[in-house]
Amino acid sequence: MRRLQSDSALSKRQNLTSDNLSQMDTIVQPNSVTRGELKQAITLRLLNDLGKEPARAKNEDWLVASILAVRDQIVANWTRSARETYGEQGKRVYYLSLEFLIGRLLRDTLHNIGLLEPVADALRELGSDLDLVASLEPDAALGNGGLGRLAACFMESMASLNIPAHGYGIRYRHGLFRQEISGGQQVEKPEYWMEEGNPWEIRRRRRDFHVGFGGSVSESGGKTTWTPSETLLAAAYDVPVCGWRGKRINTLRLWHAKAQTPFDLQMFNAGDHVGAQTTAARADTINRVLYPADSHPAGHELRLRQQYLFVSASLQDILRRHLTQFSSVKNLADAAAIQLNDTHPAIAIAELIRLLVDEHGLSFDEAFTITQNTCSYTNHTLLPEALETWPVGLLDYLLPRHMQIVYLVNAKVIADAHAKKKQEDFDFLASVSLIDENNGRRVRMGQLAFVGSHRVNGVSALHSNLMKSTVFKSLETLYPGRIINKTNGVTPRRWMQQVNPQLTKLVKEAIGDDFLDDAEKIIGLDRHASDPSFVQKFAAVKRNNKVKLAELIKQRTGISVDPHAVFDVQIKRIHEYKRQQLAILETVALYNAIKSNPNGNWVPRVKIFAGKAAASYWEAKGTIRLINDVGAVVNSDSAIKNLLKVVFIPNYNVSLAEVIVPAADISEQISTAGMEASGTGNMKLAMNGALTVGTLDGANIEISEQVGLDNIFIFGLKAPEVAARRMAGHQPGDIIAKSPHLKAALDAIAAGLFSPGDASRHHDFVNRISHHDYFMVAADFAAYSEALSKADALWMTPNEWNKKAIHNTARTGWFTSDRTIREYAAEIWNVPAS
Ligand code: 26Q
Repeated sequence: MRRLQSDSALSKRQNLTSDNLSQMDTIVQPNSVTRGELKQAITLRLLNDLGKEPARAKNEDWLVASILAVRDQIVANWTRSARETYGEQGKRVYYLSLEFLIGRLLRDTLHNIGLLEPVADALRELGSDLDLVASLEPDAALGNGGLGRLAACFMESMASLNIPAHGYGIRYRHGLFRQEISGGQQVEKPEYWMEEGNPWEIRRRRRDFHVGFGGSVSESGGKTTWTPSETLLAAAYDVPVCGWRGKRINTLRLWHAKAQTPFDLQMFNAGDHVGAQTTAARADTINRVLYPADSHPAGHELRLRQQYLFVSASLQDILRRHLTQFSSVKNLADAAAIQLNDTHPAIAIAELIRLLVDEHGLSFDEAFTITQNTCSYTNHTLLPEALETWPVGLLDYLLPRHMQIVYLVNAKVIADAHAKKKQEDFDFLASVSLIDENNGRRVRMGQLAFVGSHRVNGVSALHSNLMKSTVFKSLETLYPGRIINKTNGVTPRRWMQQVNPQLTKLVKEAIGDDFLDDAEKIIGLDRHASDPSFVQKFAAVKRNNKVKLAELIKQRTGISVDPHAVFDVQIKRIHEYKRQQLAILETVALYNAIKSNPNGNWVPRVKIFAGKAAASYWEAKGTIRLINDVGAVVNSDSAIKNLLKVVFIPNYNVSLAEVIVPAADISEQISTAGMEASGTGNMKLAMNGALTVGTLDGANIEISEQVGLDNIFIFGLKAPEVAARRMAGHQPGDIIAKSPHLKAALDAIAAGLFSPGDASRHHDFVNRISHHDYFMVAADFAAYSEALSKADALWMTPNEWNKKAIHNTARTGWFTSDRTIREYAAEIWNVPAS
């Protein structure tokens, strides 16, 4: 055993019996560890694992040694969390997700177990520096955006609420690509986050499972047998997820695909040195990369192989664990709740039925009922192009048994539909069918997840309602009440306490520290919004955060920005529906306006953009280039006297968000109404005192309800108006003709003002908005400009601005993911949460 805990802590631990397990909370709190012990622990790891003496250690070495030492501190609690669940026979939650955008873990873990200061002190005394060391940790970018980050926040909240939960995903070698900007354009570079290994993970050798692909299915004596043509191994790697105050430590189990035999010796001996490794190389493609599209699902076989490998291994692991505690799989739904994060793991419905029928001898009907009672599904998008479907032919070839099961499930759905409708209604039948017959026969994964689940949820009130009235309208008729809403949340530990330590300290001074354990208590801050001395301190914190962001901007882009200006930020994936185009058009209009009256009473503004575009999404990449082109002209135009700056910060990721979020004055949440399922950046920014300029879309609606319409700038078409306008045939030309500022902005871009020598560069952009304008940019332009003008006017009275900012911080406690998870626990999983 490693000498990483104090001797007294160790001996206390060894004396434990099952009777006093409940007292362990107080006994093994890692924060009882002293600075001296931590120093010793870190140095030991440095010596033993890295072979380095402190005097020779580089910051990278201190990082690994610190992570290993911290991991050692939590291992006892980690295994205890698992053991207690076994003992209590508690129900477990399984969160299946192809993405976990966890970011850096060192600071997060230290914060949650109360060791931030002791480790900082220990490292300082060892001649190192925690801030520096922590900043070297690579971002685990195992996700594209909102959906992946939500999974990470949920994992943290489940641990904080003492819910026994396991996350299951893939151990991608390359996370989301690194974005570089070259000549104003996005260039994708591979992300090597695991190049030096991942000190957080623990390889679990006894948790490997076989996963088959292809082959054929045979029937004999009423038993169905699938004989795959290829079998891979899924190897388990565990990462700890620490709850707040180290209450509970859950596991994120990431699968790594391997060949059964890494090397074909016979082939090698026969002289085929390359061929000898092809099976291993083929297996390894599954681990290689996270699919970087968040809205245009790539229908690649590799993606399906990724989905199935992780789903099958996870379900086998779940059943294995179940059978170590219970004698039968029949009570699975009493002991396990499986949450499907979007349709990406939807094949789990067919796989669980397969395992229960083929491996555990249940009837199809029994298996279906158990599956439905165990599984639930979260939908994250209504965009038609993002709804996942797989060609029947591909599924039949790669997973022939699952295709059979999909047909069996479909027969049930069609029978239910017949029973529901007195008369034949072919349109209704076609709309509930798991098979889309119109596009070359494809399996609809959303419908599969829906019918195989007892609950289906959307992620904001509007989104859940739209699910009922659009994509899942027929299924809602057939299975009424199954769709419910669970508005998203974010963990305040990371997105407020850690990213904004000064604000956290200030809030503590004002209202005590109850809000650290119950985020909604931050409402107590509301009454300080009119206290001039508090307002001043609040403003000073924001200013400091802006100074830090300004330094980062200077360092990464070379652009100088003034922290006194309004920091107006739009940070998120680049997508037409999120309407970065609207923001940049308004910026061009503002530039024109300032230029024509440079001595006007302007509010200095810094437009800050960050985000990645899917590699093949040309329109989104065009927007990035336009933003950079506009920036190049605006930022070097002395005639506008620094009244406007346009900054695109490259390589948006969790760590960058952690610097931008606490420094924002304005949060741009300007999606076309009805298109953003929820948004979660909107919550993070509001919590940190940014004022939202937003449409009535996704969770913006709930934010406006919480903070009050006086404390948010809502503008633009509402979802039903967008739908009506599209139906009626939206004519952007008419609007542009009547809007001189919009027209001038479009004309300037079309004339090549921002792309000198290459006037046609942004013609497609201008044409899309001028002629088709699916995303209603022209339609919302005037309202958006007006909303920003109102924000400018408010900025002129700083006290009023800060008062509203404080109301935002005080009134957004509801968006803690603890609240969201409590709702899932009560209404979907039926598990207790503390
Ligand atoms: C699917 C198939 C093949 C390849 C890629 C994909 C894929 C990958 C990622 C499809 C979608 C995604 C990610 C979607 C996503 O992030 N959605 C966001 O989820 C957030 C959390 O609920 C919401 O707040 C956002 O509104 C929603 O856009």
